[in-house]
Amino acid sequence: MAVTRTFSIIKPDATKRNLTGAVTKMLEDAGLRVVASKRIHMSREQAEGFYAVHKDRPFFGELVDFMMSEPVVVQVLEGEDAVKRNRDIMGATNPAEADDGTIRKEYALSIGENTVHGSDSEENAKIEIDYFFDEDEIVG
Ligand code: RTP
Ligand code: MG
Repeated sequence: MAVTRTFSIIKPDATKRNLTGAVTKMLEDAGLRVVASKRIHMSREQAEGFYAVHKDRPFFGELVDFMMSEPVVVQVLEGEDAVKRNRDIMGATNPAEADDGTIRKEYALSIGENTVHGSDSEENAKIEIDYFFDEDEIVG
């Protein structure tokens, strides 16, 4: 299996509860390596642009407000089959449906405040990495 990259966000509910390290440890224990990381406070424009795919969904306004509510940590993760590996350790979007041992089962508060984002395909991973990082910020 090839080493690939994915994009992760440690969301406001997690940074607010000082869980950046705890979440990162679960990612690392799952075989992912943090090859870029920065803490940012998203602007409305950044949050709306990032989640543009969801702009017609009923939760869009709530989602954008949430993502701007506190700082987040954006990360590039590297590992074998990184997109799937990350989605597996994240768990289901709704923590009530997340498997034991996943980040969302352990830490998510609700379907909205669900602790982490992870790219859902390699194509989207490339787009999302480019949205937040210059190539020279990524050190593999
Ligand atoms: P993400 O994009 O954040 O990794 O999460 P996901 O793929 O598991 O979920 P997605 O369907 O892409 O939804 C993006 C984020 O929107 C919020 N959401 N709220 N209130 C709701 O019904 C609802 N549904 C989704 C969540 O924060 C979700 O992660
Ligand atoms: Mg998604």
